Amino acid sequence: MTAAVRVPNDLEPFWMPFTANRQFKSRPRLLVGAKGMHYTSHDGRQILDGAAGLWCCNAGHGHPKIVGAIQAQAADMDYAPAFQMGHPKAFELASRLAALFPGDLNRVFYTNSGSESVDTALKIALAYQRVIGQGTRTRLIGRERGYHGVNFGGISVGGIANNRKFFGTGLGGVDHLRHTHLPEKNAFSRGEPLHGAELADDLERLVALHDASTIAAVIVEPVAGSTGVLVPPKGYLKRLRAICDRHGILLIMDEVITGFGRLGTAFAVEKFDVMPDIVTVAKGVTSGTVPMGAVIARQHIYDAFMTGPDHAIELFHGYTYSGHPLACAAALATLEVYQGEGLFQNALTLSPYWEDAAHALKGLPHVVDIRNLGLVAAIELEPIAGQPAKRAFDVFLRAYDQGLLIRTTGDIIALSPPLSLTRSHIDQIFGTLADLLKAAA
Ligand code: PXG
Repeated sequence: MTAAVRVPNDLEPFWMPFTANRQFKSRPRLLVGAKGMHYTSHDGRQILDGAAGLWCCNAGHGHPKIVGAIQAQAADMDYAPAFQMGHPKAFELASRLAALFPGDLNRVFYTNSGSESVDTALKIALAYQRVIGQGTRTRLIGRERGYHGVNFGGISVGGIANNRKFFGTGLGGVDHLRHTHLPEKNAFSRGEPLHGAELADDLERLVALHDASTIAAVIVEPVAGSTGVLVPPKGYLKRLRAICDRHGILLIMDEVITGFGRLGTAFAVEKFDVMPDIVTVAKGVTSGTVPMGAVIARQHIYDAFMTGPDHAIELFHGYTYSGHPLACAAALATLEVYQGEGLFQNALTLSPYWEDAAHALKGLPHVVDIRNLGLVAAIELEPIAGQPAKRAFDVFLRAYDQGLLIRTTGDIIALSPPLSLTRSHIDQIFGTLADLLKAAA
């Protein structure tokens, strides 16, 4: 029997992630090139990147310094074993990353994605409590509407029903804080909403329920991204930190999307002036060029593991590609570009203009809320009755036809452009969206 011959560009075999596969394959949207602020589509159009790929290409696309570093590293050394061996760039990068964080957030564990960073951080938190003699602290607390990637740890602490409901019960001993979305009080807030800091007290409820002696860590996104951009109420994160301190609970901040200048500071920890015990990053660390993530822990967490005989492995965790040479080379070059071109500062400088442009969409048909911080914005649309997510997906499709890439989640449009953008890109992004929203009325 001869197997059916497939043409090489058959779209069917690829099971696409987080994609409406049948819709896509009936009307493909293929990207074939990228430079600066733009993609090139397969039909030869320039597409303005309003999403930094998937919140990752913070330095824009095809930066010659980053491309050159990756090419040179591939030629010099493709791979070095990650366990019991090292290579210089992994150490150099760890030092540079540590220098971007305040205080003693200075120990770096490498992963290959945000999902792996989250699972690594949760494992470090559990193991830390054990090595300091607090082995009863096995519970992990996430938050409703949280997104922490797609691995089992991440979906267990995550709080988005569609990401959880198909996959069994997840980790045991997990509970969730209430989410922080209060549209009745905070709709159309500019930047941090005024109401809701007291929602952090929900952790006290969980402490009363489970007892602090059973809780290892709380994990939250400083700004919840995937769920549709929920900016924390003013004072919320500081209050959460104080409650964690009171009860010996570690605070993990998941900075996979807020990291590397997205909010106009290197990290959200600086923006909100809150010191977590552990931070997770990915995406922007290489500006999306090579998969990489990292977990940054405070020094006392690392030190707690450095006991026992010298030859003993202190933490039984790691990935074949932890600190991959190509990723390290890309990340070092990316950090140089961020610094050399002042991209975090550009994000900060442009954020008031960005905020004004986003909020100018208020009053357009079906717009029920607009949220923003740094170079992030969300435009929430009223769902079409009985067809959730359709209205925003239609805007996504039409925006792509008009030469603009956006992201949508449910009926929320999320925007997170490369940090190298200019005012005229901002005008184009919101101008296109305004036209589409008016046309769809
Ligand atoms: N934590 C957070 C806070 C994230 O936003 C992850 C972990 C997982 O990262 P990886 O690299 O495993 O995908 C994420 C990822 C979107 C969107 O448009 C968001 C993410 C990924 C893809 C799309 O909202 N966030």
